[in-house]
Amino acid sequence: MLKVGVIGTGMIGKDHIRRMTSVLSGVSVVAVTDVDASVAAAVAAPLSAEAHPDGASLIASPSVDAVVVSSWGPTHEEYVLAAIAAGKPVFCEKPLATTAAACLRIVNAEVSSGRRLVQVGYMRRYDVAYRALKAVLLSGEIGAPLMMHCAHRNASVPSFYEKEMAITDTAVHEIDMVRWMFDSEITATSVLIPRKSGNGGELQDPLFLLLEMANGVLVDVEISVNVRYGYDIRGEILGENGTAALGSLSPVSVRVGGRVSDPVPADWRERFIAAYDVEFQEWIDSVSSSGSPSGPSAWDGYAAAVASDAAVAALRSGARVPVSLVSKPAFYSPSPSSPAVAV
Ligand code: NAD
Ligand code: ISE
Repeated sequence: MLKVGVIGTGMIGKDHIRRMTSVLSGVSVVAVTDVDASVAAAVAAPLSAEAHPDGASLIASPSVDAVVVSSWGPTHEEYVLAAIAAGKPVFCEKPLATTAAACLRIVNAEVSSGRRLVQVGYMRRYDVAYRALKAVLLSGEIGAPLMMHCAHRNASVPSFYEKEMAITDTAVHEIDMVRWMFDSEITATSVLIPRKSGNGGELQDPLFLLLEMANGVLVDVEISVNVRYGYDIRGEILGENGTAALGSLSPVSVRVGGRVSDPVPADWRERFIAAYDVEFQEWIDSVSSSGSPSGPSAWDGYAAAVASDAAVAALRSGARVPVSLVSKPAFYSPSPSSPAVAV
């Protein structure tokens, strides 16, 4: 039984605790902490878990085998570095850290520790539809990939959401996904600014992101975060001989009153609920059996952060911004990291 401590018991922290305590196997949540001590205490009580005053004491607790970091992005670096120093596996929600320099410090600390300990919460790699799309691509059926068209649409975002978060908080999922999908790095980014939606108030929404990849594939991502009608994630690959796209994910189609309608998920929790379950079960199983995670690595977190930083620079300047990574430590080969595709 893997004994896990959770740092940050907000929206996704609570959801991960729910899945670890009610859905998945081989795991128990033994400790929690949050800057809001009353929230942590309320979450800890029904689990009979330890409620810690801060992340450092949770990581140091002898009851904790492995750590989940689901606090705000700017706090991730400190906790991931502390977990590495303690020799404990750590699952960190995206982003690994809020700057590429901070991600590199994590990469260097992990390499020095000599053991893979870090996994980053890029859950699309575990989604049945993305895995099926990658299986078609690898089968060769549509030929060599040329382009990918993506849309990342949120029904709404909170009032603190700023223009650059469309890249750092939202499109960063596509940034990671295309590295995994095409097994190739991003080499340059550009951002175009369309007419502004009236639904977002002052926010510049939507944005149109272009990603150039080392293998020549060109990716476009529409990021719209106030579409109102639901949470809609799309992706279509154009190959030399055909196309492949994420299918409709609705389990039901209703025909009534002369119309056909498919329900649209409300938010990311609903759309990716099964992917988070698979992601966490694979993390629990790999950490329990080998002491190391098998999913997106600190290197993947670093590479996503460099591309995300470049896209923010492109948004600010209007220019095409190259993406340049440091040499990849052999420690992280092969590139980009697992999971393998279930065909
Ligand atoms: P949230 O604001 O609902 O929860 C964050 C929690 O962290 C809050 O309860 C806050 O009090 C706590 N916190 C802040 N600083 C802390 C600290 N120093 N120590 C302990 N607790 C602290 O936010 P959220 O939506 O749950 O997002 C949390 C993280 O998860 C973010 O990094 C976000 O990008 C990521 N996230 C990932 C996905 C995904 O699809 N993979 C979806 C949503 C959020
Ligand atoms: C949120 O933080 C997520 O990670 C969701 O997956 C994403 O769709 C949303 O835009 C982000 O705000």
